Amino acid sequence: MTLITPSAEVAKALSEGAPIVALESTIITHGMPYPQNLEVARQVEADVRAAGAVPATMAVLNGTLRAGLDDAELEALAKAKGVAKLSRADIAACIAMGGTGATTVAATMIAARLAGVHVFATGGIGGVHKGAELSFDISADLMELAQTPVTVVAAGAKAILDIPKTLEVLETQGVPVIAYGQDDMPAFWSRESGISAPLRMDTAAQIAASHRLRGEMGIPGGQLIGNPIPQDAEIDAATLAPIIARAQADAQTHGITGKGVTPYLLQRIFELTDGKSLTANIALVRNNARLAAGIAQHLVGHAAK
Ligand code: PSU
Ligand code: MN
Repeated sequence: MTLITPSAEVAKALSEGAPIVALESTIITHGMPYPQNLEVARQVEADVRAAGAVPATMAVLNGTLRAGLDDAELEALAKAKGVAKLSRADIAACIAMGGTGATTVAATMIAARLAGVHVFATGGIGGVHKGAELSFDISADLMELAQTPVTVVAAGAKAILDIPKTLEVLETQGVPVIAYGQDDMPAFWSRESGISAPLRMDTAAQIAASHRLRGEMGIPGGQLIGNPIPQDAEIDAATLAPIIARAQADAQTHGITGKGVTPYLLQRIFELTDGKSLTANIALVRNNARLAAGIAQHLVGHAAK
């Protein structure tokens, strides 16, 4: 049985050994409101193409795991209500039951591995939530990074998460956390978190080289790249802090738990910033798509040294 079905474009890129960048679909269904989610999904694919790689948006559609969606499929997903949010725990169950679902970072990494894609661009990863010592809310994304060999380009961990604890778990799990072009770990809407990243690299070639070397050395798992949001799109951390605290308090009041937490917080912060959080989110995802395309090119040896 074929475990993943590539689009014609992705199949061609795979057979030619062309650079490919995986993209997730939970950011479309649960991370951003319609219609911006659709515009961003299209824009990010265009950014990957403009940067010389082929985009492969992952999703489960009617029981089939797909790598690369056509425009009508992207639109249907962006408009759909109540689409399942799939992580490691439920991706196989969704396929087995013939369902439709969007892939989180963890599930997109699994899909990428199955398709033979090594690089993945997203906005932010899931991590250790604030108050995790009571809620035990730690995203499966972290454990996926420890076992699935995909380099994930994100803008760091969102301030809705406990960044020091997220970094501790990644260290325990043996995941390289690499800030791109700076020493500080980026914090999603802000370029700096005030915490030094464990590693720093300044070129896509270095990131590709360490990805390849880990594979050759038999070290399982991927790499997390923290790519800082472009300067002109940054939102000041001090402006966001009370908004995040409010969103968190609202989540508690409404008894939001499990996989509902992250989508709830993202939506609430969008409302409380009058949409400014989304504008920043879009700029950083596009920036990550471009860097991921560069890494993908180095991985397949297409880029100049
Ligand atoms: N963080 C964001 N935007 C997102 C997500 C996280 O800034 O869209 C999504 C990603 O799909 C990520 C998932 O994998 O949320 C994490 O969910 P959880 O915390 O339930 O593991
Ligand atoms: Mn969670």
